[in-house]
Amino acid sequence: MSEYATQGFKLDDSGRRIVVDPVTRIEGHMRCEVNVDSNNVIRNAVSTGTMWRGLEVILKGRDPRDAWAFVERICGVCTGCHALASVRTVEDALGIRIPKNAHLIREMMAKTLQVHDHAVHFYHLHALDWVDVVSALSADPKKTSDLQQLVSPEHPMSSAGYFRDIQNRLRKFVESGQLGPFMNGYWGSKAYALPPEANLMAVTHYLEALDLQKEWVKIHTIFGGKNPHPNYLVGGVPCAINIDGDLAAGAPINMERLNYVKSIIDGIIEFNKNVYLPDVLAIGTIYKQAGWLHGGGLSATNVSDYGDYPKVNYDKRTDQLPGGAIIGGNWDEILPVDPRDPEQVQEFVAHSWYKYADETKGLHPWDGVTEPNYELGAKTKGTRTAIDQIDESAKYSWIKSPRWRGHAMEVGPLARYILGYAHALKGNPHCQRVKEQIEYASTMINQGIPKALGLPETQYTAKQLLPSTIGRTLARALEGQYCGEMLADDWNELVANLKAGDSATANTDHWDPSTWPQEAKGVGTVAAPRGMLGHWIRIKDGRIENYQCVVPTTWNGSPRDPQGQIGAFEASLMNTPMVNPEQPVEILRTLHSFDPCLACSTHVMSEDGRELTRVQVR
Ligand code: NFE
Ligand code: MG
Repeated sequence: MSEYATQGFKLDDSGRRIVVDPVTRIEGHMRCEVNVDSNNVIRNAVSTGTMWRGLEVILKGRDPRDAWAFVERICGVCTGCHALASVRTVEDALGIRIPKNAHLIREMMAKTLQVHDHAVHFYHLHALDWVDVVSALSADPKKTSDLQQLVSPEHPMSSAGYFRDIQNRLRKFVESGQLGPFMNGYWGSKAYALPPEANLMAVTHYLEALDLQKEWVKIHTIFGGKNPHPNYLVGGVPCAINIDGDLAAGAPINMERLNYVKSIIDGIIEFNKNVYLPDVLAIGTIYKQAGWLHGGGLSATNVSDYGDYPKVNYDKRTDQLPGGAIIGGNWDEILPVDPRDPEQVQEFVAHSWYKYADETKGLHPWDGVTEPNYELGAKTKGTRTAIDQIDESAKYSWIKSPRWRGHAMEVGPLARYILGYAHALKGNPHCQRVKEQIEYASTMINQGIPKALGLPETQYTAKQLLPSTIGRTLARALEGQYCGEMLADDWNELVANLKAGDSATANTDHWDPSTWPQEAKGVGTVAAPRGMLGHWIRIKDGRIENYQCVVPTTWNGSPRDPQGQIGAFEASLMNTPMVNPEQPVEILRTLHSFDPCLACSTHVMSEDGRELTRVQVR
């Protein structure tokens, strides 16, 4: 038995050790090791961020107005969210307030990212942990059409002929031996529980989503010039609007462009309602009924978010996904989260490849230190560059360990939905939609879908349904749907404001550094697709003195802290039974449900830029 037995997780590092490296269909590089007991149940989990890159330190000495363009490059997946956090941080430090149009356009950019990121995650990074592509070949297209009409009566692409065509395309792939994007799956594993018809339906939607996602990001290209990495601006947004302008004559965004944005939003809402959510509900119901209730981990106890999507800018009370922290699974008490409080958000490095003067203590990001220290524990098997088995009693990851008031937290759509539900139950009018969505999903999983598929009805409460791998995947689908709806609200509000004669998109009062105080510090937070994101800045004499980012996957993917508390990835794997440890479908399924982004979480580099290791490629 290991020395770590905290948060109710009894870690046992005896038994067989299984290594998954690299974990694929994620952003960046990650390794995971687990110990399984003689029944192939996971009893110890170790997650390692294996990549190392640099952005925070590149910012030192630069113009704060340029920071967004650098930090946005932390990641191409959650594109724009680091730029948004950055401009918010700088504006907070300098006391800049943005105009209403800029607020609404930034909201639309952020929600477009959410709907894009969530749908791409589900279909292209996660679905194949639930869906057996090869089994889809044995589906009856007529029965697939019936199933489609049962779970989503309004989706027009549902004929038997349509599914037969897709199945034929898929068969050609398989017969040619070139599975393309479907290579290297654990096809045929007993860990898959869907009937062939559900597999064919989901694979079909994988292809539909691939087509649609490129349309959705056009909202970023219209308001931000491009995607990935759309443009941002300290003080507002970098686009001008003249609703009566003539595009052909070189005018900025006009009503025709805005109507085009609206047509994309309508398509997003329709896909989420008719395809994405029904698929997740059907898959979730079938797996629940097959007894797959695993993966809750920290979400059953500790969740947090800063809160975002204010109906009225700068008024946190109007956040449509309100923040807070829940500890110990007590949904009746929502604790306030303040990113400025040095007692609340702290990063530890006891098990991370960094050095602090005192590693028993954490540092608040305004005082954050990033000094690399790659060393392996005595029990490591293998070499410094080819590790066979990591020693988790020592340092074992490039990810730091952020903690909230000392607690390990799960962050992400599931955390936000648990918080939104808890807030709604307390009467918060700004997140009643969240409660309504959760109630609808519960009814569908308990009664609606079982009835349609001839399965027995169930009685899961929200509290039983949500803290699980399925709940994490469901919360992301619900958040995608909600963000699509909020996008439509923002669009209406923007057009109304423009029609009322307000066309301002930036506030340049404090653009000139001569108007800035000699020293300032600020913080900016965002509900990023994978969870709570914070940037912290210190400005001195018009330049960046210190800049720190604490990102969602740093929270979820964190290694143990000095108290031995495991992070959310690790906790989620505990006690999960595996059908066959040689085919780690269950590990991928639960890790993928977080949508890990190791690029975001290991965005730091050595302060002096010194070479850490040299890899020779022959
Ligand atoms: Ni690179 Fe990211 C998000 C941020 S990290 S994906 O969402 O911020 O988890
Ligand atoms: Mg950081």
